[in-house]
Amino acid sequence: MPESVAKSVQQHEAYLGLGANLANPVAQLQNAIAALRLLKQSTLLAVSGLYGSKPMGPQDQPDYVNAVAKVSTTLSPLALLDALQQIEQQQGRQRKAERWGPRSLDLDILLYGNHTISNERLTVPHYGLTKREFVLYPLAEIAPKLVLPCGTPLQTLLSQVPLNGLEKLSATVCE
Ligand code: ROI
Repeated sequence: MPESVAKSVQQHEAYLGLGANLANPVAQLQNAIAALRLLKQSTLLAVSGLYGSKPMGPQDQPDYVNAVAKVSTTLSPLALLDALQQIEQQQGRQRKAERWGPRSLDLDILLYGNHTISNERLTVPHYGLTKREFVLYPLAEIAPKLVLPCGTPLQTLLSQVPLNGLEKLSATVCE
């Protein structure tokens, strides 16, 4: 088939948020990152360090460990969401009724290229992205020059959101 008519498969760069505060959160994130390296139709391009963060929402729960990863993928947004939920399940996540309660692993699509997506399963950019220090600072570590689909530079958001006790942990993720 001539190249001009070959079916092109579109690559999208997606940023993923990782969070955990139960069942050895550091190991949860390290295992999740190992699973992301094996994600079908995708390449893991970058991972931030691991950050300790104060719980947003109910305070009577353990501190969180958070990180952000960047993948290049040909999965559609919903296929990517399915794959992330499968990783959450494999790592023993129990979905509870309590909103904003503790969790063994949370994987969110923060950004999917420059797309905005809104349906009953998925909102992208992630609704908490612009206000959460545990998303913005790890994101800035791997994409300091990022501009959101709405046109706002990440650095502008960072200047508006205090660290709130966020600290980079000495634990690392494997190469
Ligand atoms: N708080 C922090 N610090 N980190 C999270 O990943 C996180 N995730 C959540 C809620 C419960 C909103 N709080 C969080 O889903």
